[in-house]
Amino acid sequence: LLQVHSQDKKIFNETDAQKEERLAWWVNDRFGMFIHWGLYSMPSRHEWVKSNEHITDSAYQKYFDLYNPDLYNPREWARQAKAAGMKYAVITTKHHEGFCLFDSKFTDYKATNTAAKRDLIKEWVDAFRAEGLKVGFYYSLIDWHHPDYTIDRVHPQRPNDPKDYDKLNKGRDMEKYRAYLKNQVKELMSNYGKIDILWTDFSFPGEHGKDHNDWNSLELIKMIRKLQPGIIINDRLDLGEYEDGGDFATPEQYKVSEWPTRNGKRIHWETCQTFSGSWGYYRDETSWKDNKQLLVLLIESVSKGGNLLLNVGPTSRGLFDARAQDRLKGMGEWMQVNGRSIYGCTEALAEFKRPDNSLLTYNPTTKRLYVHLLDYPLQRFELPGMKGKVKYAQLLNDGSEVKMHNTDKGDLALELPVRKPDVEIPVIELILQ
Ligand code: FHN
Repeated sequence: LLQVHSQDKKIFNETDAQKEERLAWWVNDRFGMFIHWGLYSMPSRHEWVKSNEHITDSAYQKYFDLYNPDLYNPREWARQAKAAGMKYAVITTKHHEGFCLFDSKFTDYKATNTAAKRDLIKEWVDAFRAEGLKVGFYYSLIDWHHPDYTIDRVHPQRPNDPKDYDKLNKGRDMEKYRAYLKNQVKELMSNYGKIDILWTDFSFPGEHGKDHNDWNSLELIKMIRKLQPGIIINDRLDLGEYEDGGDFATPEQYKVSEWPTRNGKRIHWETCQTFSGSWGYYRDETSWKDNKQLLVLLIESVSKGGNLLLNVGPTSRGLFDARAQDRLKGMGEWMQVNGRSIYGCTEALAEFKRPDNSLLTYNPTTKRLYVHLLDYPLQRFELPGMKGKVKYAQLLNDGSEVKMHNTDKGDLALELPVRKPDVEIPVIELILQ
């Protein structure tokens, strides 16, 4: 039977070349900061605490009444992001709890109505732009506070008895919610200057997304592009039937085994990851990744042609806690001398075979290959099949030459210092013939 591939429908008449131009900075920059901040930072037991613990609106109200991020200084956040080597950042303007960090005309459930009395997003955008980072907005399509949003199987007010859903949803009008959602996205795309990324979250098949046209996604994305022509949009509006329904895939919280594809074609992707398993500040969380694990996440993502969006969950008072600051500092120390193996890099050409216990990245513009040594070898390290292909090799951390010689097996043998260089993961830069 002839396999007929669906002709990918397109929403916009943007050419592939125009799309690559629009995404060029994002593909080059590779490394961004995700920020999950909201009322959930107060209970500090995960950003899903309201759903996980079935907390009612009235029981959750105390967090709104007492919310006061008195130590919030987004310029300090931006400085830490920049020092960590991050080139862009995405912040939750509203998460599933429905609380808005921005001064929306369409709700009273917002930071400007708390003791903060500030548009936290306006200050954030100004601060991150001032530090030279690109700015992105996360916006939750899900809203557990809005009276018209459907009560579903993850809603904090979900019933124990499935038979009660209809009764609970009586009077809830998703058409009104769609209007609210559109109005807020319009505010975000209109009131804060040029926005570089929109990170919507999330559709789940069978419940929320195109099945019930919950977000009116097609009309929404057309409005977004009209207001912000150069913006980059993730893939969570559930417009997967369109080739241009999202600019990048968003695998999260697990190792990305290989470059994601769509209809057999590789697509842009960014994995988002947490330090500790929780996106929101979680005081008692213990499973924090160490610096080496976080660096491997970054290097491995780039080695497979992707980006890393690494998340910080600030405290309710507006600080990155000590653990987060420690991890960001560790990333920054490594990036300061090894960033060249990340920025502008991608998957190594097929001809370069990856030796065990290493990760390769490649800069197609400078034609330099980077070997990341995950377990530092004793003195000698061989690159299979690389005989005669490299004209110079150096350790990136200190720019010191790495002597090399061809082997009679057709490989390239690198002579490494016995003492491991003073970086978490040493990187050898190979300047190719
Ligand atoms: O439910 C959210 C979760 O809280 C977090 O925001 C992540 C980030 O990608 N997105 C959803 C889970 O996929």
